[in-house]
Amino acid sequence: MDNSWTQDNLESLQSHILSEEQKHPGATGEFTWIVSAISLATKAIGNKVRCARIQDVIGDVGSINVQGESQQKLDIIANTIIMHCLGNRDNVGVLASEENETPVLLRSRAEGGRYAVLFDPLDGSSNLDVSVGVGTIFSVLRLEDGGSREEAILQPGFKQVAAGYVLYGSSTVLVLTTGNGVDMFVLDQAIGSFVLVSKKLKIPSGNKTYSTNEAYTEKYSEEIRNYLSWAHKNGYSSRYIGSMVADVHRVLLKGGVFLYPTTTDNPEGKLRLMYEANPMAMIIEQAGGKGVCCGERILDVVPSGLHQRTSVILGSTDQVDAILEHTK
Ligand code: P6P
Repeated sequence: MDNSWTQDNLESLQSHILSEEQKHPGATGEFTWIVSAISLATKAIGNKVRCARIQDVIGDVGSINVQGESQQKLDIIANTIIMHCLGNRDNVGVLASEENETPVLLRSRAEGGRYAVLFDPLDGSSNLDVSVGVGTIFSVLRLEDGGSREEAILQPGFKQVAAGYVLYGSSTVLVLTTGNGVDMFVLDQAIGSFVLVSKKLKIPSGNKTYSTNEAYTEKYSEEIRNYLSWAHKNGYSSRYIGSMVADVHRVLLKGGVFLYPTTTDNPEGKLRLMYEANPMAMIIEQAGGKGVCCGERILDVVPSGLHQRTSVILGSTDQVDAILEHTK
């Protein structure tokens, strides 16, 4: 189903998640509780993004975040909205944000905190002042017994129970996977609901398009430079927005490959493993694609820190393999 809703097929995020939940005997509905908080938070963030210039919340606050990057006013607003909406869910034990140096420990497992939600509240926010699509990226983990709750969230990406993003672009699009395929919803402002527009999305193959910041070419490895040189000679086109959610969303829907490799300036990579690469890799893999970093499957990387960075190569399997062919 790849069309907008009509009077006989309207299905909202809420009803879709509930119907999916009923397919799992013993499902408690507590996961639905988390998705509804993400839905509420991202509707509110989307509203703030659209009214940013009118409400004078464009621009930075003059402070540097834990990543060493200037914080945008909307980074803080978005972070606060998500912390509030998810903090209210009594089954959330830990919240971890790109904007917070350490995780927010809300409640223990014994107190009902069975999930951790990790997120980048407003990825690409430096593009806000020029109205380029920005997004919220989220990853849901089940909290395991033992260790500190900070250690409990340092799980490899294949353990995610859900992942998704909301793109605040020409429309507000929510893309979600709970490990059973990828579904896409669009916010219908008229009814205030995310409505289902595509089920079980599959990433197309055969699209010879790469997405990378070619200004860094001289700082890439020789293998990546060889790939780019090969692509230039083999009919590839290039698309790069500079906002990960927008670039990955295009790759999900049209195919191709997004790559942010290591550079001499960023030898560990720029993008963050836990709340950018892992959720995006889960989505791309669930859609039939591939996500690797330095030749390893992103979802297999065992994290050592909440804010650790990684190289990222994400896209349709044929296009990721074309890069791997050049980086053996
Ligand atoms: P560059 C935005 O700042 C971001 O974190 C991602 O959304 C995006 O993919 C990347 O950085 C862009 O980085 O170095 O090309 O500006």
